[in-house]
Amino acid sequence: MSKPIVLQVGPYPDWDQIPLDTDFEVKRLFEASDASAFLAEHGPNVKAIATRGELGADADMIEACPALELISVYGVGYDAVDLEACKARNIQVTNTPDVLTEDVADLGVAMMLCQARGMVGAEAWVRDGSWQDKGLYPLKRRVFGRKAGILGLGRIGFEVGKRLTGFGMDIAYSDIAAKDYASDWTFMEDPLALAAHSDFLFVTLAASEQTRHIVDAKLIEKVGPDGIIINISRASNIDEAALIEALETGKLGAAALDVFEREPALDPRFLKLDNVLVQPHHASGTIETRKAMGQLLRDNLTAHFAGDALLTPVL
Ligand code: 8YV
Repeated sequence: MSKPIVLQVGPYPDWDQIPLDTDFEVKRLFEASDASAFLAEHGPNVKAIATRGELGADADMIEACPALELISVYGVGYDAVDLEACKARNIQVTNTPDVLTEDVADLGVAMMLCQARGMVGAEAWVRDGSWQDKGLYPLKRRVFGRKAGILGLGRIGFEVGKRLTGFGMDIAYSDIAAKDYASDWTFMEDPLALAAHSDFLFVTLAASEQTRHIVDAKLIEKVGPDGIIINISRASNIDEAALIEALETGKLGAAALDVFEREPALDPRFLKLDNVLVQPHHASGTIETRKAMGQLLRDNLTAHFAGDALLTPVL
């Protein structure tokens, strides 16, 4: 029997690529010099798309694949998939929730510690000889016992909160409704009130049109000159221009960001600021988690073509 044809949008590690190539006939879009010509040639035969969270599948790609049945996303976020186009054609979509939750939360907390304690600057202080030449490194702010706000208490936000309890922090969160599993933490319906309360504001919302720029200039100013915003969700949740302006003028103390509007290209102004910690969209980037994500991506493809129930459908 011939293997189902799968359009692959971006590269995967070999431990995923090899089994994907074994089980499916894979057409690698990312290797094509002319993506439109590639889609015109192979699109009509494509039954499934294998993509990554940040790459998704846009309306043009979906339209180029008239026999498309499933989009399997390597990532929990599926905001880059055109869901309306999928609904209109009954195309199913799967993602990789749960398997990455702990690692994403770990990195968010690490970014908070790194920024609050000035670890990047401290490392440079040792390496460039400042410790010997200038003496003691400037004092930084503590994390222990201070106020944390979690904007979006889904799976990842909850794991961030659990870790923060270990630092004796005062934890509050904002979401569409209070969560019964977070009764020890303060629910604040209004994100602005949460921002005003927080020394550290974690942005852990699943991104959508509704959450676009939920962190705007007004909210950023509420976090304030002593506050730190940590974003491990999607860049679209923050008004990036307002964030840069607040970081440049000191209206916001600092930021720690794993995601950017035009990633992997960054607004060059970020790189001139020493109050921003930048990471290369790497919150799920451990060998363990990426292996589990790849397995789940393939398990959803396999289940679909075997006529079995999808493991982690979002549509
Ligand atoms: C990426 C992510 O998918 O889970 C998500 O939503 O954005 C990430 O895990 C990862 O960078 C792999 O491409």
